[in-house]
Amino acid sequence: MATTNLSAYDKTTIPNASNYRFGIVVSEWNESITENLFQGAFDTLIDNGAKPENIIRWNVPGSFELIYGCKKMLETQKLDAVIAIGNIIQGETKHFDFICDGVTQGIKDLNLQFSIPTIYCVLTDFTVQQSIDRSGGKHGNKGVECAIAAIKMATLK
Ligand code: DLZ
Repeated sequence: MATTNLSAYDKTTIPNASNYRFGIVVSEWNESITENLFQGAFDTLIDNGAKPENIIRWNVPGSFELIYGCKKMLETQKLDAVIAIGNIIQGETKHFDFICDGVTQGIKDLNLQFSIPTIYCVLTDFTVQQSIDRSGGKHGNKGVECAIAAIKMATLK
C-alpha cells in the first residue's frame, strides 16, 4: 500500500539474530538509493542482535547481476539468509520490464534451488522520488523490512 511505512515493526516479536550469519548483495546501479537500503538492512540486523562479523557484503554492477551474486554467495558462504538489494527505475524503453521480470524470477528460482532463503529487497519504481520515499524517506526504508524478513526466515530455516 502506498501509505505503508516499510520501517514499522514491533521489536518484541522479532527473534534474536545473534546466532545467524547473513549475506547482503548490493547492486551499484542507482547507488545512492541502494546504499540507503543497505544501511537500513545492516542497522536493523545489528539492532536485533546480529554481529557485524556475521554480515557479509558483496557488490554487483546492476540488479540483473543480483541473481549470480546471490547464487555465488549461497554456494560459497555459510549463511542463514541472503538479502538482494537493488533499485530499478523505469526509463523510456521496455528494459525496465525485462530487468524487473528477470530479477524477480531469478530470485524466486534461488529460493527453490537452495534451502537458504533469499530476500527480495529490490525497489521497482516509476520515478526516482518513489525510490527516495522508500529508502529512508516518507514511506520508511525497505531495507529495514527486508532485514526483519531475513531474520524471520533464518529462524524458519
Ligand atoms: C541497464 C540497466 C538499466 C537501463 N536500468 C537499471 C536500473 O534501473 N536498475 C538497475 O539495477 N540496473 C539497471 N540496468 C543494469 C542492469 O541491471 C545490468 O547491470 C546490465 O544490463 C548488465 O547486465
